[in-house]
Amino acid sequence: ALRYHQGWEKAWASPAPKSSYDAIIIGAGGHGLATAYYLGKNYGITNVAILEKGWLGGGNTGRNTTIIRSNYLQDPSAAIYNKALSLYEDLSQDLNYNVMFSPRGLLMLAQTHHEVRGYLRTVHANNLQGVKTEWIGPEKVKELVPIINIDGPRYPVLGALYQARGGTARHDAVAWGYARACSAMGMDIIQQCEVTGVRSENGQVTGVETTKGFIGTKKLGIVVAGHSGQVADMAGFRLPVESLALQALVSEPIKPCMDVVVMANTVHGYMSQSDKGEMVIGGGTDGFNNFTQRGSFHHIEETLRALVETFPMISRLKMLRQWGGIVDMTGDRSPIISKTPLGNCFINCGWGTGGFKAIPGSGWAMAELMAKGEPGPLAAEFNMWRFREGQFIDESVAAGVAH
Ligand code: FAD
Ligand code: PYC
Repeated sequence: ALRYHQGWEKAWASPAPKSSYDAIIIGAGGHGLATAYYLGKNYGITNVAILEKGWLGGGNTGRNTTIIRSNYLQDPSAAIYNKALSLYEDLSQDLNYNVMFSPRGLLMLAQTHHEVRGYLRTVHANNLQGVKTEWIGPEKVKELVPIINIDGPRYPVLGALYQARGGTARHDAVAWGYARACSAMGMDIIQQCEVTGVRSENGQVTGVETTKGFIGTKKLGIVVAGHSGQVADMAGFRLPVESLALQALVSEPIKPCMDVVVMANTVHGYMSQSDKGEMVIGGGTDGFNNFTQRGSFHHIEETLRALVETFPMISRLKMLRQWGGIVDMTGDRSPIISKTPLGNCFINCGWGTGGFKAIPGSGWAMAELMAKGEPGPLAAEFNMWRFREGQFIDESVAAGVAH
């Protein structure tokens, strides 16, 4: 059968780097590629290179559990996550590439009285922000999720925050779709090209040292998720960001049994069913800083132990594979989209455990920042100096994943 695959066109070109570009983006994950795409589409800037030390989409973009929602608490978060969700809704058409966006509905279970109060507050905030979410009772939860046990002895289901527009998309396809579109605009995606240094003159960025040599640039975007601290260090500044592994696992494929996404934040677990039938399962981050993109036994045990009371069917599932990705955590669990102390060097990071859902909105906002040199309304509040000034955008609850 493979011979029918011969002669397929490559989706993106793999050129050698030119000596310089108008803009360079470090990191060909979802956020880096989306930044490049909207630089071209919204501002006509196409003399752009995207430098990737591994393979494109091989970082967190290809390792996440694909949950998309915009039910955050604070206004700046609602604005950027809702922008992202709106862009996701048309992304397949925009890129002419099927990203398999599936707005199947998302539930965040309330399993303690504190959680009920917290989620009611979020529902009110969301409705004031124009983000449609609703509070539903346990019977409605059971109707939407027939496999759930709402009468657990320790953690009964008291209700849920429900976002019908939430859901999933195919993570690789998001990266591939943006990559193909960037390449078609004439941008250079250069894989196996690690940035090892940042050069500057008179406080302005002039280029980057890479494993493929020096490449000059007028503007630099650092979009490297879990490696943000290291690359910021090369550019001469420190970030209030820690890197930790976040793990996930999938079961053997089974018949369709759950057509919504469920997050159970008190017990620290969440689950959805992939199109292949695998149950996609995750829990909290590792409890210590690390750069290990692997799974570990304790995580399987802790996450499944947490979920099995609410989903008894898990006890009979065989687990197929697990993995980890390195997430970049800020103290207020909100991202950074910001100018930096180095002129014409910009940074986009800190999406932590929740940046897949944000990719289109983040790319949109970062492209505006890089093109104009100043943040637009979507990015303004996410500057890196908010930590010095105490202007936190606290999303530690809405982030939804224990850390
Ligand atoms: P990445 O894909 O990691 O891209 C960064 C790229 O930079 C990498 O490809 C890396 O190789 C490259 N790079 C690093 N250093 C250099 C260098 N020096 N030179 C060149 N290139 C470099 N979010 C959600 O919204 N929903 C979820 O359900 C969800 N689940 C998750 C589950 C897991 C297990 C994990 C790990 C994360 C999850 N996330 C989720 C978070 C989400 O994946 C991340 O926030 C988001 O993907 C990070 O942005 P990115 O895609 O650009 O990062
Ligand atoms: O941000 O919704 C999220 C999420 C779910 C699992 C990991 N992150």
